[in-house]
Amino acid sequence: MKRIFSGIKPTGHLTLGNYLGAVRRWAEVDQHQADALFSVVDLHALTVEHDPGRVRRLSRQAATLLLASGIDPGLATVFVQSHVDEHARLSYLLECVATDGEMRRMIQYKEKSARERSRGGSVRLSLLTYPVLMAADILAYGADEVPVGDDQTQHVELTRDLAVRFNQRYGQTFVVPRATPPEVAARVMDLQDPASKMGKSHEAGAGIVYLLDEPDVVRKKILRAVTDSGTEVAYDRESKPGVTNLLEILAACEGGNPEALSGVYESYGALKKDTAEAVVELLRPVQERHKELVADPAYVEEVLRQGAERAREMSRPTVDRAYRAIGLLPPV
Ligand code: AQP
Repeated sequence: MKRIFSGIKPTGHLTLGNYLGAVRRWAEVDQHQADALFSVVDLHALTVEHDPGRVRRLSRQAATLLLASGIDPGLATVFVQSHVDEHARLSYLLECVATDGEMRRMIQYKEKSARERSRGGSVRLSLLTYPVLMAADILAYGADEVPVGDDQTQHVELTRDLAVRFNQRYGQTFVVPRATPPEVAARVMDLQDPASKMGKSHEAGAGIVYLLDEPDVVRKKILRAVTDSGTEVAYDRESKPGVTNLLEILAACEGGNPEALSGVYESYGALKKDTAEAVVELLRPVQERHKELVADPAYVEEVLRQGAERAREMSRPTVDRAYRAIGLLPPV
């Protein structure tokens, strides 16, 4: 059976982008087809300025939302990254095969370091090395596939490069994984700025739909989405980025094809109205289940405790093998 690993960073409230690009597929497809691990990757949330209490709250909320989205701890391993030491242990070894040039070429590093500087902050070293920790997250489990949105495919490419390099230098140790982005909604864009990705750590605004937004808030945000000049509903990322984003969202909700859908609509208004209702219906069961789980925090904690135990057992042999392969003396 193939193995799958993917994670979510508690840097903000989960968005419709996180759900359509990743989490929904983890629940509906991946956990049924593979030995799957899903992690709240909290160490990654420390790479930018953060409030410790908020990271803790968001980590608990993200774990609860994974379960509310239908991830079944009887099928998949759900855990918090910092509960499993193997991630940090392996990350250091991978830093010894990665180069600083590779790190500086990462698009997310360029974007996020520019954002930190523009806010007058300094750039943490961990923001530069974060893709190496992400590679460790994946390689520690011997994952074959990494279901992620479009924005993470460059990091998975780096993970592949590091795995191949390590294997060539020190002997076969790691499985070389591949990214598997979804066919539709691999990059959901901000409703107010369709040139930018809908991002959970961006300043909260009318362009971001959060998984826990009330139905009326969802409707308002989608009905006020920025559309493009002209009146024709057409699927074209270049000339119609706003409309194309809505078509992608609607197609992802309904399981259709965004280009085919464009022929169905004669006005932006009708498209927005149907998209809003489709998103409200999509989120309804997740929000209901989330409410139930919030009332039962002991259950969520027990899932995370058992998940961490399983994840430790699964990752330790590979990480120990990597320690020996690279030249470290085994403990006596
Ligand atoms: N807008 C998006 N469209 C489609 N997929 C998306 N993902 C994120 N944003 C979109 C996918 O969600 C999964 C979890 O993301 P992450 O927690 O690793 O964070 P990220 O990729 O860095 O993006 P975010 O959510 O916008 O966080 P910040 O603002 O902190 O960078 C991933 O599979 C991701 O591809």
